[in-house]
Amino acid sequence: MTDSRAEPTLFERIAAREIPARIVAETERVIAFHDIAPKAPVHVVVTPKAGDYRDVVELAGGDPGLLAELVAVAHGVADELADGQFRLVFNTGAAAGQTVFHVHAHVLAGNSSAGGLE
Ligand code: DGP
Repeated sequence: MTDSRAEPTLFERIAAREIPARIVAETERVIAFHDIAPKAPVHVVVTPKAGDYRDVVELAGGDPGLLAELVAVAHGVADELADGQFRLVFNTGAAAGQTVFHVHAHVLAGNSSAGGLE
């Protein structure tokens, strides 16, 4: 759990509909929307609505049930938009490419090298 922040994160603002996004799935605690800069034919960000955890390591330690819910939503998105097969990427730390410090998964699908990692 991170400290209480004065400012909502970017993804909290998307979940609150303060910033528009192409939302594709939503549960009580999780939201999924198309990435603004897609790196694969299907590129969807799946994230908790609340910005309590900065990255997947914090989330796994603090609320593993929420992590499982996030994975379930990612699977649902891949079933809906692709063929149910997908890459799930959690950039963790700035040096690994994380730019938004509100835990989120990238669902990448639509071709065999979705996300360009190979
Ligand atoms: P990361 O680099 O792993 O922290 O991923 C952050 C992702 O968030 C990046 O792929 C681009 C996406 N993103 C940033 N700002 C916005 C936005 O305003 N709307 C949407 N839909 N996606 C955004």
